[in-house]
Amino acid sequence: MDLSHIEHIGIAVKSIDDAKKYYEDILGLKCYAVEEVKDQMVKTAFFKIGQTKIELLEATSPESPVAKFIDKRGEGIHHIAFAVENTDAALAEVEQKGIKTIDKKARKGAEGLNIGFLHPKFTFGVLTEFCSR
Ligand code: CMX
Repeated sequence: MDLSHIEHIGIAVKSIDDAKKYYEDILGLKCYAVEEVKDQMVKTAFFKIGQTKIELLEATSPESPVAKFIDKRGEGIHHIAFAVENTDAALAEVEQKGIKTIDKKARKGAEGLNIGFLHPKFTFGVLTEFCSR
């Protein structure tokens, strides 16, 4: 496995506009991008801390995984994303080691990254994402 760093931490929120105030006004971070990812049914807002980002996630549909997550568990940490050299290769490698992946192949996520998820039931309850450029 070639994980280089934590690329981002995804945080499910009901409202990006509300949550953004905490990250900007209290923590002093700067939101540098807001982007809708239609495929994932989410709006995202990004903040950078060193090499790592915080990704706020707001559902754009009741069918969104983020809407379902908030209904069940409330707002909070939704996933952790590791930077890898090649998402397809990383997904194939963990699957070959018996970890169930949600995605067989990378798809396009926010910022044009190639993303793929591992199932939280196989990763000790943490929804895990691989992403690469
Ligand atoms: N973290 C940890 N566990 C989670 C979870 C999460 N984010 N989301 C769901 N689960 C758990 C549920 O609590 C549930 O556990 P129990 O069976 O113990 O109750 C189990 O996984 C099944 O969950 P579910 O509510 O029935 O939801 P689904 O099966 O419909 O989907 C999942 C769960 C993870 C497969 C789905 O959310 C998914 O495919 N996620 C990947 C895509 C995604 O999350 N996109 C949004 C972010 C996109 C981005 O960052 O750009």
